[in-house]
Amino acid sequence: MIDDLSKAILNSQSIAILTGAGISVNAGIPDFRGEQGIYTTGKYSEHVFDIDYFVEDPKRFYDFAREMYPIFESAQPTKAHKFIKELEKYAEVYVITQNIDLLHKKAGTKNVIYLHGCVKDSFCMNCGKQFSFDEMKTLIFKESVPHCDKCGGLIKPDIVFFGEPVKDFDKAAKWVSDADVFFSLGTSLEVYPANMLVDFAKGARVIVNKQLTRMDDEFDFVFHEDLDEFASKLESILKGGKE
Ligand code: CNA
Repeated sequence: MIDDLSKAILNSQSIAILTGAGISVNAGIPDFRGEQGIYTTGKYSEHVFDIDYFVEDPKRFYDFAREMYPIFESAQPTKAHKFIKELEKYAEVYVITQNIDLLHKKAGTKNVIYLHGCVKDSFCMNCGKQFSFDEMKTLIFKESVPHCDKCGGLIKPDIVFFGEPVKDFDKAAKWVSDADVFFSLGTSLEVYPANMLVDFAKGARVIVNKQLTRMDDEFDFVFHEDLDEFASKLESILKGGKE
């Protein structure tokens, strides 16, 4: 199966890739629903990314942020992130990520849509003043809930909370429908509307995820395995090596 996939990639001009939290787990960033996920272990409430829950009591989100920001800062791209960058040698590569971390950026991937925003910037919900990742990293350890130094408004990271519209969905859907090969990598495909992107794929559909997803039947190639191991195998086949 992986040989046929390799041929499809070598014959493709454009590859669209939807990534989810699973691609960053080997970098030390926990996912939501995986074996050690934030929801699975129950360490934080499932509402930690709900906009109403945030506005009601932002400290609960910032407790989570105090644990995660140092990890976001030190985490390095995984084999799978680097492989996606390598794929640019074979075709135009378009990545649509649900992740809020900076790992596709650190890997140097050219075309990325952050469907759910990312932690790079934050802004004051009152006056709109922007705060960089470095400023926030300091602020969240100075104040239990960071407020704007200009107007006193509540600061919110530029990430899409549940209950808010996602970013650039139409552009993402076009990238997917124009692609010869569509990958879904390290996502449970439980989150709407990101999971709707699968329906736009007209080319070969490939899913790689450790656990089963309820959309597996919609894919031509299904791999239930670790993404870094999968990336190493596919990379060596693409380079003409043996599995
Ligand atoms: P999810 O629902 O937690 O699913 C992740 C999937 O990845 C699970 O089905 C796992 O089985 C699978 N998985 C975990 N590790 C690996 C691995 N090494 N190889 C292959 N598969 C693996 O997360 P989704 O991305 O589907 O859900 C979307 C949410 C998660 C978005 O709103 C994100 O913002 C949010 N999220 C992002 C991050 C991040 O930025 N890294 C971390 C945690 C949550």
